Amino acid sequence: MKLNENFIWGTATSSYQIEGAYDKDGKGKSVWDTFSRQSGKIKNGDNGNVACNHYELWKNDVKLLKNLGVNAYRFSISWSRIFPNSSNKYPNMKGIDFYQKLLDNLLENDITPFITLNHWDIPQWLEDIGGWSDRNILNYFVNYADTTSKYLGDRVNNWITHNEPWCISNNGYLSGVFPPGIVNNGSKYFASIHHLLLSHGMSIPIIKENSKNCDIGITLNLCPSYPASQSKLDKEASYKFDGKFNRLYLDPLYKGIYPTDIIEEYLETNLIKKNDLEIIKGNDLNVIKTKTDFLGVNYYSRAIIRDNKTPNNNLPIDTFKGEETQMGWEIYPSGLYDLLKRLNNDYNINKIYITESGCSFDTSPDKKGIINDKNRIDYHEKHILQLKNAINDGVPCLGYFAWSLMDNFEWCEGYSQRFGLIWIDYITQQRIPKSSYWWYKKFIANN
Ligand code: IFM
Repeated sequence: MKLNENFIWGTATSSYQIEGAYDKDGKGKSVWDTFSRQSGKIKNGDNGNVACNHYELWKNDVKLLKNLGVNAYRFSISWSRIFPNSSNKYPNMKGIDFYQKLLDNLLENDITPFITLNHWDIPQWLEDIGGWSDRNILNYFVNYADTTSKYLGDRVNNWITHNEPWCISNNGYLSGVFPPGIVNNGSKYFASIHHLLLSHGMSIPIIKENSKNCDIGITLNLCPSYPASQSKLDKEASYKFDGKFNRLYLDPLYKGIYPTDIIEEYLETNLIKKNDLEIIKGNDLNVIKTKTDFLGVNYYSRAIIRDNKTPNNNLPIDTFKGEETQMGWEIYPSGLYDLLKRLNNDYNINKIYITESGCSFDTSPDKKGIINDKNRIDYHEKHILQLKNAINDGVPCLGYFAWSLMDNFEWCEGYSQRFGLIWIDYITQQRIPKSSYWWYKKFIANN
C-alpha cells in the first residue's frame, strides 16, 4: 500500500460540526445556529451549541492528531466568529485569535493545515440579505477571504474556498433540507451555484496576495453515476445526473462554461427562466475559470440511474444490492477509481486531494471501553487501495483526508450518525480513539 513519501495523510472536520461555543467570545449566529433551532429540521432536535466543544478542547484534539501521526489536518473557519454582524468593518479579534493559536499549535506539531473558508455555516446576517442567492455576497466573501488570509496567511499554505457547493445549492434551494430551507426555487438555486463559483474565482488573487506561495482549491462532492442498464434511456438519464451533480460545477471551473444540456433542460422544465441566466455577467465565466491550484474531492458513494421519466431534478436513484453505511450510502470503493480517472481524462486536473472519505457506523464502546469499528477500517483500506490504483494509473492525487477526526454534528442527522476515528461521549466530552484510529496510525507509520 506504500505511496510517495510526501503523500498527505490527514483527517478533516468543520467548524459548526465540532466547535460548539456558539455564542462565545463575540461569535455571531450562523445559518446553522438558526436553522437547527427550527422545529423538525434536525433529528432529535439536536444542534451545534456544544458539539464536541472543540473551541475549549482544541489543544487536546491537536494532541490526538499528533498521536495519530497525520501530516495534515483540514478544518474550516466559522465566518460568524470573524464577522459576527453586518457592520462587517473590523474582524472580531477573539475569533482570529482562536484560529491563530490553533494554527500555531498545529505547526509546532508538524501538521500542515488545510483551511476551508466556507463549510456551509455562513453568518445569519448575510443570509438575511439574500445569502448565496444574492450577488452582494460576492464582495462579502472576498472581504472575508481577504481578512482571514491577511491574519492567517503566514501560517497557511493550503486554502479551500468552498466545501461542496452542490449541498449548499441543492439542499438550500431545491430540497430545502439545509438552510435557508427554500424548496424548489430554481432561480435562487442557480444563482447560488453561480455566486459560489464566482466568489471562488474572485478570491483567488486576493488570497494569493496575502498568503505568499499558497495553493488554493475548491472542494466538490462528486458522485460518479452508472446507468442501471445499457438502455439508451438509462444511459441518457445517467449522463443527466452526472450533469447536475458533477458537470454543473466542474465545467465552469475548468472549461468556463455551464453544461448546455443541463441549462436547456432546466429551461424546458421551467426550473429556471431565461432571465435567470442574466445573473451571468460579462466576465463572470472567465473569473470562475481562474486557475485553481487543486481540486478537493469528497467521495462517499455512487449513483445508479434508471430513467423513469421523472421530471426536473428528481432523477431516480435505483436501489443497489451491496453493503451500505449507516447513512444508507452504498459502499462502492471502485467508484473512487472511476471518478479519479474520469477527472483526469475530462478535466486534466494537475493536483487532486481526497479532502473527505469516510463512513458512518455507530459501533460503541464494549465492556472494556474498546470500540472495534472493523467496518470503518475496511472502508478506508478499500478506498485507499482504489486511490493507489488510480495514482499508479497516472492520476495526480497527493493526499487523503479521512472524514472525520471525531464523531460530530452530522447536519440534519444531528448526533445520530458517527463518522469519526475518535468516539465522542457527548455528555462528558470524553474522546475515545476507535480501532480505526489505531489502524490509521499504524497505516500512516508504515507508509
Ligand atoms: O459531515 C459531512 C461533511 O460536513 C461534508 N461532507 C459529507 C460529510 C458526511 O455527510
